[in-house]
Amino acid sequence: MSDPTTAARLGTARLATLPAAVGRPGYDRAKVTPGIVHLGLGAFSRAHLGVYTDDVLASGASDWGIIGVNLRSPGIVDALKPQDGLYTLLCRENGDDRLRVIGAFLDVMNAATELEAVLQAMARPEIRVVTITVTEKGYCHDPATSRLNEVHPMVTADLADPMHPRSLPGLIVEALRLRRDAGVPPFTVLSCDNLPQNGRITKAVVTRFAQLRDADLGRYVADGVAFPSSMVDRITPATKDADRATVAAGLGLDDAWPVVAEPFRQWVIEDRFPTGRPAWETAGAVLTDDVHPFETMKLRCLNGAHSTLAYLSVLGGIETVADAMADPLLPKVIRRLWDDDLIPTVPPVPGTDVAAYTLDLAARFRNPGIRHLTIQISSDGSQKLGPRLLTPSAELIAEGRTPKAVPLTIAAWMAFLRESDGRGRVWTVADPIAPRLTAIAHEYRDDPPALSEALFAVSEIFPAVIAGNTDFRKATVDHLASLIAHGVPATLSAFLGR
Ligand code: CS2
Repeated sequence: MSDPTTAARLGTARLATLPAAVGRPGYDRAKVTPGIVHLGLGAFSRAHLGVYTDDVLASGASDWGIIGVNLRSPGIVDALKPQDGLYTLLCRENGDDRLRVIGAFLDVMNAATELEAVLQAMARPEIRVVTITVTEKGYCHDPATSRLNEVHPMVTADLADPMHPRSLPGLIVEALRLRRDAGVPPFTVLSCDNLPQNGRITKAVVTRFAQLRDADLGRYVADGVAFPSSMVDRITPATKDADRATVAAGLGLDDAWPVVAEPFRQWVIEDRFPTGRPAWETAGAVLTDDVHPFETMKLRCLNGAHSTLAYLSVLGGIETVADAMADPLLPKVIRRLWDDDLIPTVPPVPGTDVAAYTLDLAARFRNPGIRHLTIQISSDGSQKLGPRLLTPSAELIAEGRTPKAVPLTIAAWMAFLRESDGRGRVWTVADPIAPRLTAIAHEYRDDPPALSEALFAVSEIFPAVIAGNTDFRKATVDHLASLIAHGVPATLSAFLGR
């Protein structure tokens, strides 16, 4: 086993030294030119977009390399730059580890420190697609309305100084302006984040930002830029040092920031790319004219179950999703969630049996090779609860039905905001509005009715149809009181016993 602290570093010159079992770019990277700028270099895009695109490049389409841009933290750029953009995908299932070095990212940049170079790259005519994974909060939208949050501090700062943008909408608009002024056709903007109708939300925030800059630019974006939607799926836990050690041992080389993922991957893309796109379908992506049923199924069934497991697990001291699936009660709770509250709200999905899809999800969640931390999934609840669980609940309520399991998740999230269980377990809430939410939770920590009332009043999260529904509120406050007084197992037993 090689020692990760002394081994040589992964890089172009060392590709030839990789052990035979390690996958590697099946093409000459020196001959590949960039066609995509990708914004947001987190693990997910490198385990998903990077892999699909690597497959396309291997099939001979050499004009679709990716320039990767991180918007804020420099760490990932610092890690990948000395590796010539190369990194390893560690694909894990039941002790079966497969390693593959991905070559699709030709260069990596940090927008905070190299803004001019990033804008120039985005303005290059050969860049025809800009892809995005910046997580829900990166869009600077109001989750309840899906519109640009015009008082978001980064938005107001970018409107005051639009040629030096820091926000996602500000950056895209400035790049589009540079292209317009140079007579270069606009790129297509492809969101790959877990937002419902992510293309529409992206179009709304980018167009509104452009309008606020100037009316002509607003019209140019509204009329001339395509924003297809896409549904993305691959479970990708944050990389841990143990994963780096596994990769170093397998490669005989150090990789500062490999990515870990499950074998499963899915990408359903709305096929609207006026200036061309990679043939991602050759890598298994589904190109369609309607992503909506797929994304509804995925956001609700996968992500909604994830959030439910996450809040109940953090409260109950369960560290990973796989451990949660080994609990005697939690899998039964998410089965109820799927059957009672979520599957009935999913429209027919072409070629897919939604009930069978949830059985497959349960198997994916059980994958013991994937240590997906429940605290990681607990982040940004203010952004995630709406699309995953509150919108389907609102749809059930509109049909005269009462959601059964979602109030339990909401109660768990409310108890989670207290940042301790009062019995010695503590954790930290990560959320763009954490200070506001945790202040409420600390003020009313031992008063479930007051706590839930104050949180239901946060209108960016709770639509009126939920906040004003007596049954939903009562169920939530009952579960919250039980979680606080009796803990998770007793509350779940009571819930399942009903
Ligand atoms: C998770 C997602 O962290 C979370 O909120 O639910 O990252 C999930 O793992 C992916 O969407 C799977 O495709």
